Amino acid sequence: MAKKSILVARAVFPEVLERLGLHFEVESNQADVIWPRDEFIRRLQGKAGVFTTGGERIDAALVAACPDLKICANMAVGYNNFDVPAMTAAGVLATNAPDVLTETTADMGFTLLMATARRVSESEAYLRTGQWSKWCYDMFCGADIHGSTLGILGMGRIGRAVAKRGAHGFGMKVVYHNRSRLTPDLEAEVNAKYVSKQELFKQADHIVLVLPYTAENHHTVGAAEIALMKPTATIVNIGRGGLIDEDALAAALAAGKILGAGLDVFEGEPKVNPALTALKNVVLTPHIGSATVPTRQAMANLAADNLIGYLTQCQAKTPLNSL
Ligand code: 8YV
Repeated sequence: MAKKSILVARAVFPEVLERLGLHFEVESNQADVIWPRDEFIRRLQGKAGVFTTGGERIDAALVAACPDLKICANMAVGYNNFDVPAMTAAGVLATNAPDVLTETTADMGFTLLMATARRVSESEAYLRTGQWSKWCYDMFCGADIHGSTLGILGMGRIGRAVAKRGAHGFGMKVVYHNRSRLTPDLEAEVNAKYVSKQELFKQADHIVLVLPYTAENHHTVGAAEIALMKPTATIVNIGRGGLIDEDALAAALAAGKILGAGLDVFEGEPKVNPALTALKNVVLTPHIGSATVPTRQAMANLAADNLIGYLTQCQAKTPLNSL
């Protein structure tokens, strides 16, 4: 039987391409060119599956223009690039890559929390630019992490992994807010207390955003929420850039209304709001939350498993819709 054809939209580990090549005719993009949408659609003609990485928008217009497409496998847990109802209506399976990145991404949340609270980027820039001439009693004094209150907005798998690090590793009191409250067992496991969103912003010393990005929670953190924060508090975003109103955040940081922010994701990424890059009290990283070699390999292999499983045996490991 002739092999089905698939498209791999971005560069990926060569061994994953090799695996896919055992099952499919593979058109790949190892040059990692960002294809304009019309070119992406043109390359999808005749393809039964596509391996995406979170940046490729799959919507009603795209699925209508690609009648052979049966599955889109995202190498990301977030799938705000997928219009899942439109895909379901067109009979296209959507899959994401959950679980395999949970601990690595939680590590990154904590990395940004600590770097922000202890002013690591700012003090390193000071040293590198030759400004360090003497010790001073209040030089780069930041906020304590141990024993402080950690506020987590979005208590899914990654949120709970961040909570465990805070509660068990740093003796933090953990408060959280989520669309739905955790079961008592899960709350006990992560030692976290459910509070309203307002209370979270008031009580927390360090806030971490880990919720999925949807139309409903666009700018869920804006001027009103930031105004509730303590002047010594920090906020970290490892979810999606659109969760925060970046202009409001930059204004609060510039005015010293909060201590700092740690951001791995940005609304217009890879472009970053110049109001943020102009500030010292913000730690900025280029969407590297899941970026360790074993985790990225596991994510890529899970996306490949989904393509292989679905197109050869009608079985995907981590489907987002049922057809
Ligand atoms: C991905 C992410 O690396 O999984 C996600 O949702 O944000 C990252 O881990 C990124 O989306 C590219 O696929």
